[in-house]
This record gives sequence, structure tokens and C-alpha cells, in this order.
Amino acid sequence: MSNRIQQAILLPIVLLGAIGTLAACSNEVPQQQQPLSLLDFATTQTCPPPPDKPVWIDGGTFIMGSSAVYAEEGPERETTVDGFWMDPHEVTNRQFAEFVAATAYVTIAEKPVEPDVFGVPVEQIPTYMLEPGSAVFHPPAQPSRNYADWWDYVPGAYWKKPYGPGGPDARPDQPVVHLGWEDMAAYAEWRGGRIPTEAEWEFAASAGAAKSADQPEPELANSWQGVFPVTNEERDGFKGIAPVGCFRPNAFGLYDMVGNVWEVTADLFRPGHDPDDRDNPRGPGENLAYDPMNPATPSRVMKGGSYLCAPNYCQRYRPESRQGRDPGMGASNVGFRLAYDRPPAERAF
Ligand SMILES: [Ca+2]
Ligand SMILES: [Ca+2]
Repeated sequence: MSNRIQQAILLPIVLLGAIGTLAACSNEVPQQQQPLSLLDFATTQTCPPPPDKPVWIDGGTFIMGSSAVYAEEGPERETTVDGFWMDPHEVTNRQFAEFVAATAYVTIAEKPVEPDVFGVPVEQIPTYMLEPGSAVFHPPAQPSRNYADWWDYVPGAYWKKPYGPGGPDARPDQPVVHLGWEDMAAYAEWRGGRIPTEAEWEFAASAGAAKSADQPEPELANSWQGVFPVTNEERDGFKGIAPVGCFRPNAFGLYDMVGNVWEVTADLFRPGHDPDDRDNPRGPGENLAYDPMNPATPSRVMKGGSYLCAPNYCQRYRPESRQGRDPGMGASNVGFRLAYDRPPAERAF
């Protein structure tokens, strides 16, 4: 299987932006890929570290989904999940570094891109987009609703250099980003865990709280206060990624489920839930999976929104939120956390 099966962010950037404006004149990396304002999003702030020990989530029955905001999050239906353990915080760079040190694992973003994933003649692909790299958010100078204006493919961006080679190193206490599905799955196997199902994740994120379509208060989650993508009021203290554990945990003791970075789950994506799949649902099979943003290959469901979610764009700062995630590449606002079927004491760490 190709390392770069689908590139849901890359393809629009190439087809809507880069090919139209760059390929005809240059194969060089455009200067705007490393704007100084990007570094405003990197913080050196620290917070008291939350515990690493997985939390037992007693299973139960809840109303999964939402019909209040986006159609693909419904219908609401009563859903039951069995108990499981879950990481109290997003997987951090410190934790991922332990995995890489032990295994010499090389992530997708560190490997060259195979030209055939673009589906266009190779001469139409800017050379830099075939280099190892990943999708990095940068704030555009002007208001926009076109995501090609704030996503760049940045050669040399990967988990240890989340802003690209010219930016600061990844900080140990921040969530790891720029991973593809196979990178996350490899980490999970090494840790003795697994990627949670969407139902498990949503049950754990909800923690018995009433549903709300409102943006969380600034002390509760790292989202975007102000008008995205140009005005970041930073009332929660962070323009970009925050260290894990800076915000109040939910009733189950889980930090940053909503906000900070999106979290990839094991389910394949299709718009809307199957109303009849209510007992430990695991999402559609490959034949029924469909992501309008990434139609050629099944996407994974990601949950909870990120520091880029604002009321005027991406009201995804909720447990019910869901979007398809290209399995073949990472981005600077997408991470994950693990679930476990065995108690922590039975594992080696
Ligand atoms: Ca924020
Ligand atoms: Ca999160």
C-alpha cells in the first residue's frame, strides 16, 4: 500500500492553488510558506503535566451524534460502548520520541511523495511537493474562506519540526502532529494500545455532559477566539498548539478531548451515522466509507476540533464533531490518543 494513498489537503492545494499559480513559473518553494507570522503560533509556555496513566472509562449508553450543527454529525441515536482504558491526554512528542528511539521508526512525512497519488501528469506537480513534508497551517494576510489560502505543503515539516525546517523544534509536552494513519497505528501497537473507535472517543469526550453547540469557554478548551483565519484573540492563552493538560479535564479526567489537536479514531468516515448501528459501533466497512473531501480512498474519522476551530469557521469544538481524515498524510493540527483493552499494570510501561 502506498504511503501517500490520499492527500485530501494536498490535492486541493495543488489543484486549486499551486498548479494554477506556481507550476507554470517555478518549481521552487514559495517564500510565503514560512511567513514570520507562522512562528507566532509556536509557544514556549508550559503547564503542570497531566498524568500519563490511562484512565478507566466505564462503558455505558449515551446519545451519540448531533443534529444541531452539521448534517454529517447526525442522526442522534442511543449508543452503547463497553468499558476501556484511555490516555488522559493527546500523545505527546515526548511519548512519540520514546517510540522512535526504541524502533528507529520513520514516519510518512519523512519519506518522498509518490507522484501517482496526485492523479495528474508528473510534470504538473511542483517539485517541492514530491519532497518529504507535511501540511502546515499559516495565517493568511487577508480574510479568506478558501483553505488553500492557509494550508501549505512544507518540505521538511514532520513531527520533530512541526513548523518546517526553519521553525522551532517540537516541544516534548505538546501533542505530536504530522502523522499518518499507519504512523499512529504503529505507535499504538508498540505501546500495547489501539486507536479508539469513534463511539468510544465520543463517549469519553462527552463524559455525561449535556450537548452544546456553543464554543467552549476559554478556560475549557484550546479553540480559536475571533474571526478565523485572520484574527486570533487568543483569549484561551494560545494562538496555536498548547502543551497537553493546560485546560481543565472533563468529568472522566481526560484533557483536551475537545480542541487543541483533532484526534484520529479507528472508524472509517462517511457522512452521518448508521441509525441502526448502536452496540459498540465501529463505523462503515470500506465499501460504504465515503469522504466527499477525499473520495478516492477511505478516510478515518477525526474528532473534537482543534486550535483552528472558530465560530465563523469549523464549529467542531464539540464531542460530536467529526470530519474525514486523509490516512496518507498528517497536518499541523491533527493528533491522536490511545485506548487500551488491558489495564496499565499488565503492560510494560
Ligand atoms: Ca486558542
Ligand atoms: Ca484534542
